[in-house]
Amino acid sequence: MVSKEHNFKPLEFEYRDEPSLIERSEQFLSLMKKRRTVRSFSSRKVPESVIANAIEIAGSAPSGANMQPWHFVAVSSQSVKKQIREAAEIEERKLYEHRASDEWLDALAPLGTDANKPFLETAPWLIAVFAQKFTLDDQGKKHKHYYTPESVGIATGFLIAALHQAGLATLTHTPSPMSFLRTVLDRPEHEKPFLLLVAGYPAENTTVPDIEKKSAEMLMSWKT
Ligand code: IYR
Repeated sequence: MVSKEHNFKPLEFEYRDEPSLIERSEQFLSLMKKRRTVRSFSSRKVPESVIANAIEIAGSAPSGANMQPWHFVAVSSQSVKKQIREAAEIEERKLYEHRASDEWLDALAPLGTDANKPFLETAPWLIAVFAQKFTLDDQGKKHKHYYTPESVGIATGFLIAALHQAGLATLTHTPSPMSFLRTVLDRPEHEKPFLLLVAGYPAENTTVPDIEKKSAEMLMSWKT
């Protein structure tokens, strides 16, 4: 039986005048343009509440049928970070030594990456993002999720933006394959590791690849 019960409540919304709209959009653009992925982190501590708030912001993302098909594991334990680093480096060594095509390695060359992942132990926080294909309720009944990869991708975007806005640096890391995260972090079978977000302060004198983002003209078109 399809339930037809809907509960609606008034929307909380702030209508802004045009100058304020424009100013806010410009300010956010300039803030987001300063975001860079970094690969060397300081071990300086970051309060748990900053990570918790960023994850709650991620959880406010829209999702297919509001199923919120995600789970986040925030890791600061030195021994768990070490296990993650060791498992990730095993996979990454295979990737860089023979799994990746020459074309892929050429595409990665400007980023200066390799199989060594010291940041997985140095950074104060690793946030593992898991995607749930379905949820199991208390009776063990499956509830299907919709648009899971899209939903988790949007939530992860919120997470990265939230951490950047708070004043932290991140690295979107995707050890390949990363099913080891499920074992190391005790997550159930039906959750698929989506990515590992490294978060903290950049190490002093961190440099980043001198690469450009597409300009607005290059990445969009108008039909007005
Ligand atoms: N997972 C590897 C390789 C890698 C792949 C892409 I696509 C990147 O943008 C960056 C790295 C690694 O983390 O080194």
